[in-house]
Amino acid sequence: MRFPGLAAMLNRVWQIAYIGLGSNLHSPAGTPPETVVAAAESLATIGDVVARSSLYRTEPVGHKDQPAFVNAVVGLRTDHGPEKVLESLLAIERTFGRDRRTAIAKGPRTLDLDLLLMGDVVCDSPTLVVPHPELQHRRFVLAPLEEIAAEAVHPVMGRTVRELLAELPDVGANSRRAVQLLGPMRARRA
Ligand code: PH2
Ligand code: MG
Ligand code: MG
Repeated sequence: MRFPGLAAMLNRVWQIAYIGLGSNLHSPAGTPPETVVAAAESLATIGDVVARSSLYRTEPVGHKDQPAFVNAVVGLRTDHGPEKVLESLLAIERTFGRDRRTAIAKGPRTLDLDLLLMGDVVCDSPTLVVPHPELQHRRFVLAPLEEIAAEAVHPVMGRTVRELLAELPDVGANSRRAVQLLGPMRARRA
């Protein structure tokens, strides 16, 4: 590499990473809504929280036989790459009692943090796929994401979040009635 300094500079790109939050079990932080609010605050340890959606109560997608979820999306301004962001998300999940060793795929969880979208980043490795592969199929992701990033463009599909939400069929766990606005993400009292 002839210009290592320049390469390092170019790697320091500030982007907004959109993080999906989900909970349907009590965590050390409390109920699912309390867990999601506390997790949004924890995200401030890895970047600047520049946007927070409302909280939603959502019917489970996948396994039907589990409690309703609370979902939200946060915009996080960071200069970390996607792998580093993922590593930080997994560490935060663990502090909220998530144990991946005993979990059922798409089953109940204290806290799930998913890297949904990060500017133009396209990543398809065994450990991380960005944009999130299910993003365009899930109202529980698109509804909160549209609140804070309606004009963000999916770099592979070439569609905005607003378009993806408008095109989503209004059926089953993706129906409008399955994704209910709960209210704002109020900060916890000290
Ligand atoms: N997460 C899943 C599987 N199903 N359903 C809802 N409503 N919300 C989620 O966050 C969710 C889900 C796997 O990550
Ligand atoms: Mg998930
Ligand atoms: Mg996840």
